[in-house]
Amino acid sequence: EYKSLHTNTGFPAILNDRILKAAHGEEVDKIPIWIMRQAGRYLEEFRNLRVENEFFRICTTPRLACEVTLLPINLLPLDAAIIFSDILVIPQTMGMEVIMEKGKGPVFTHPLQTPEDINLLKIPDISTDYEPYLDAIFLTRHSLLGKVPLIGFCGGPFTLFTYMIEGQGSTVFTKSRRWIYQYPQETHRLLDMLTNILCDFLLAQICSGAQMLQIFESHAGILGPDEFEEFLLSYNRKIASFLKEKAKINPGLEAPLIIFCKDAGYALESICQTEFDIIQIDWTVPIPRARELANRYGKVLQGNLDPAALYASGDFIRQKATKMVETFGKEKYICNLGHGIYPDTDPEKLRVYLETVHSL
Ligand code: 1CP
Repeated sequence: EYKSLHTNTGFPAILNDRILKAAHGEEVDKIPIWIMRQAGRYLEEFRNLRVENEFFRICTTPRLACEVTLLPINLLPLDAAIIFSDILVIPQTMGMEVIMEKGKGPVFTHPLQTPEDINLLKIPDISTDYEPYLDAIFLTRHSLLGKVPLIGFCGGPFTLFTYMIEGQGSTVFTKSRRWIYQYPQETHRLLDMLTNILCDFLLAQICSGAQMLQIFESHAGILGPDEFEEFLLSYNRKIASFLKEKAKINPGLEAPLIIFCKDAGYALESICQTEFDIIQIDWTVPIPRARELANRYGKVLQGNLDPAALYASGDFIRQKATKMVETFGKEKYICNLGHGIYPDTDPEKLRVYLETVHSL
């Protein structure tokens, strides 16, 4: 049984809880909105901080991770904070080296080449290997002073698997797709390992102060429906069941769960047939169909403006956002983009989007 570093008690009272209300399907005064990658490079304040600080050093220094998490909260009318970290900290704690290359993104120095390489991975120890990430959550939850809820996150097992095999981002993911067909058993073994780690990591995030959780399956779009079920959704189901089971035993550990399977609109109905509370969709998914399925299975929706739409004029953003919100409906809805905000977005355009949604 996991002994938590922190005990999920003694935090400041919450002042703005509209995102938690929407997550529970309750009525809200305004539509809650937060933005994936809201603490990132589109903010000058973040870029300045990055000059002096290596990316993963920010993630492992609670004081810095907290400062970066709070940046957008102090600048823009957001209804939630998301802890500053990265999905690739998990493979790092399993012994894989990841370097942030300027202009390229994260790169693994030694990606897994054959199934034998799985034997070189270590099973991390939650209370020591994850201490900085959990302390960052604990410190940030306190430092938020109850302004808005704090969201924790992780990469989904399948998406982490693809990075560990490819060594970096890709458009075709031929190495990962080859693995699932050439080495199905070993692929399952690795996905199983990752799933167990993520269950413990997410539970520890709740204990440390995370009030909602999002799983990023950013590479869900490379699978067909059968493989999606076998190599992706079944593992995420396990994570959701694990967390819901823990919350049943200890109601203090209840936290709404968000799943984002990017480019997997093809599997939306099966995603709705899980224990996740909130389904994040990208901009390729027709909203009316998403709403119909969400209602059928009692889910809340999150999304989905194309982040590129923030390059348009303020007037266009207002029109587009208004139409989008009217199509989603104002209940059982959390507003966001359809993917992370792009680094060269003008923060004032984001402000237009946020203010429009709050005014509706
Ligand atoms: O140089 C820099 O400053 C790096 C830019 C950056 C940032 C700001 C990276 C590198 N990661 C992050 C932070 C981050 N990553 C957050 C922080 C909280 C917030 O949203 O504000 C989160 C939630 C992530 C999640 C993440 N990392 C995802 C899932 C979301 C998505 O975009 O699909 C993925 C795929 C990553 C990997 C990653 N980390 C960074 C980059 C550039 C990438 C993508 C690499 C690739 O596939 O090519």
